[in-house]
Amino acid sequence: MENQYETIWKELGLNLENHAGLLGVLSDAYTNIYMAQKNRPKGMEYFDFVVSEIHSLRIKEIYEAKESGRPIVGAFCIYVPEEIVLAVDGVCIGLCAGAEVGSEEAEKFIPRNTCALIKGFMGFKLSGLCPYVELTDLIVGETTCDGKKKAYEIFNEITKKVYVMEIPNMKSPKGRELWESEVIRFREKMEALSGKRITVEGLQKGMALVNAKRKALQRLSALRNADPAPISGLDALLVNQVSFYDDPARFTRMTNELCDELEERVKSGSGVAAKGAKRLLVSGSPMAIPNWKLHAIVEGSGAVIVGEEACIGERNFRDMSDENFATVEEAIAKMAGRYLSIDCACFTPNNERLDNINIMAGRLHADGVIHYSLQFCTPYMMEAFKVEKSVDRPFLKIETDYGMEDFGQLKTRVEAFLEII
Ligand code: BJ8
Repeated sequence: MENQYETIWKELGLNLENHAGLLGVLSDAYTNIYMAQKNRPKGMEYFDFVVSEIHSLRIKEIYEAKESGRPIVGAFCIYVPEEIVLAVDGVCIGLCAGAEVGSEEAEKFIPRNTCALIKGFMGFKLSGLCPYVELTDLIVGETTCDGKKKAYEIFNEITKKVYVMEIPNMKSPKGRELWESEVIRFREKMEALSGKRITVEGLQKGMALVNAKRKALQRLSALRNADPAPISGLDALLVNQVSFYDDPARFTRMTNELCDELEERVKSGSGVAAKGAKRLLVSGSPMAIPNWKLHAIVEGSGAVIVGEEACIGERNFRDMSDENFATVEEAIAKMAGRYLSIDCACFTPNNERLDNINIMAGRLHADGVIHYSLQFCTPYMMEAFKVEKSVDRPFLKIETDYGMEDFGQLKTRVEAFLEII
C-alpha cells in the first residue's frame, strides 16, 4: 500500500524508482559511517532521526507549511539573508547536494569540468530526486563563483523560479552600496512573494530565530576546543549540515540539548577519541549532506576533526545579526553589513579568511590543517596557495569530488600526513 510520503513524492513529480534507490544508498552509507562510530553522544539520536526522515517527515512538514500559505525559499549560499525569509513567516532551506547521483544528467546541461556541488544540485533535480527543489516557490541564486552564476541561468530554464542576488567581487564602498541595494531588492521580492509587508517586529522575530541557531552552533564549536574532543568531527559536521534544512527553533533546542551533554563530557574529561589524539582543522569548499568522505577518512585513521572553516561550518555562524534597530531600513543596513563580512573565496582580496583560519586553528589546538577544495572550485583551489603560506602548522592540500574512486589514495595521503604531525 502506498504510504503518505509516497503520495507526496508522486505529487511532486519525483522519479520513485530512482528515489527509492537513493534512499537505500543513503541509509547504507549512514549505517556504515555514522552508526559504526563508538561512544557517540546520546543527543545525536535526534540528528540520526532527522537524517532517516530527510525526505519524509521534514518534506511533509514543508509541504504542510506550503499548503498553509507560507512561502518556501531555497538557497545555495550563506549570503542569502534567512532573517528576511523568516520575517514573512517563510521557510528557508539549503538546496546544495553532496552526492554525485545525477551527474550524468547534469552533464547534458553543463560542462563535465564543473564542481561537484553544482553538478549535484543540477543532477538531483534533473533525475527527479529532490523533493526540496520541487517544494520551493523561489530559488535564490547569487553571483559568487562563475560556475554557479552560469548554472543558475540554466537552472532557471529548467525550474522557472530562480532569482539571483548580485554579490560584489570586492568589499569596497561601491561594493557595499551594491550589496545593500540587493538586500533591499530581496526584501521587496519577499514582500511580493508572500503578500506581506516586512516590519520591524517581523525582522526581530526572524533575527532572533537565526541568531539563536547561530549561538547554538557557536556553542557546539567552542566545546570542540576540549581535549579529548567531546564529539567527533563527523557528528559535528552532520549537525551543521542539518542546520540548513531543519526547523530553526527545533534545531536550536536539540543542538543546545546536545551541547548540555557535551559540557558534561568536557567536565568529566571524557570524549570520542583518546586524550592527545591528533586534531585537525578542515578548511575550504562547503561539504553538503551527504558528503562525509574526508571526515570518514580522517577519523577512520585515528585522528579527530575539531573544526570546519567552511560555509557548512564556522563561516555560517561566526557573526550575529545586530538585533538593535528601530526601523526596517536600519535593520537591513546592519544585516547587509553582517553578510558582507563573510570571508568567501569568491571575494578579492580575502585576507580576513587567512586570519580566521589561524585564529580557529589556535583556539581549537589543531595539530594541522587540511585544505579541502572540490575539483574545479577555482576560488578555493586558488586561495589554497595563500592559505598554505599563512598557516603556522602542518598543512595538507586536497582536491577531490563526491566520488569514491580516490578514497584509498586520499586515505594514504591523510595517514602519511598524520605520521609527520
Ligand atoms: S559563501 S563558499 S556557499 S559561494 S564549491 S559552487 S564556490 S566552484 S559554494 Fe559557496 Fe556562498 Fe561562497 Fe559559501 Fe563555486 Fe566552489 Fe562549487 Fe562553491
